[in-house]
Amino acid sequence: SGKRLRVLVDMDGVLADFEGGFLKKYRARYPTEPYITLEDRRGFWVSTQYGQLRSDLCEKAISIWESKGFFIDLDPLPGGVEAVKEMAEMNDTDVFICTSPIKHYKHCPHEKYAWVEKHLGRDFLEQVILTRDKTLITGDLLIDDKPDILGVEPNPAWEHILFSACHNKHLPLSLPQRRLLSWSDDWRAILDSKRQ
Ligand code: DGP
Repeated sequence: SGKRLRVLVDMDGVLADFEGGFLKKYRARYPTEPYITLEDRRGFWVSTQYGQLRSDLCEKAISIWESKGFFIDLDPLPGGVEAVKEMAEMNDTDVFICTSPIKHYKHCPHEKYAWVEKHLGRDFLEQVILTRDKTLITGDLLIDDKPDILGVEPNPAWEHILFSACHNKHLPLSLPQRRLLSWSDDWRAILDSKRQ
């Protein structure tokens, strides 16, 4: 066999339930304000859609993920932790968690490491990459729910696999982009398709 396969896996919306965690805490903190059901979510940026609902709801949305405890309390998405652990055990395969911290850095970076330790174990902290620009990171695959992953590198090394989420499931797939519908979908076949 050829060289090792390097898989980059996003955290929010792929391993951790950012959208579900957001809606639950938003409704608890602002019980009388309107909200957007997960069924009605469109577009990657939550604050943009809340701002379109009513302009003051943009900052109310932001206040949720800037709060202490938001990121550590996120539930794992079904099958994600198990898939990443299985990937990491595969021959000739390196897995990294590649995630962009929010710019309000008081709690988020700490809680992202704490989440990985809690759900994947202390040894997995070696695999964490925090970056605001994922195009700089080399890998064969990037599994991520953000439809447009841009940065200073115009030709990233990885193939982006769009992980389905409430906000992107209605988007027409811009060919040749591939999707992973969930962790029940055939992620092993996607990895195998990139092996030498
Ligand atoms: P990533 O999933 O690694 O691309 O990181 C994006 C982060 O941004 C993730 O924590 C989700 C969060 N996010 C979602 N909607 C918004 C938004 O409207 N504004 C900001 N600042 N962050 C958002």
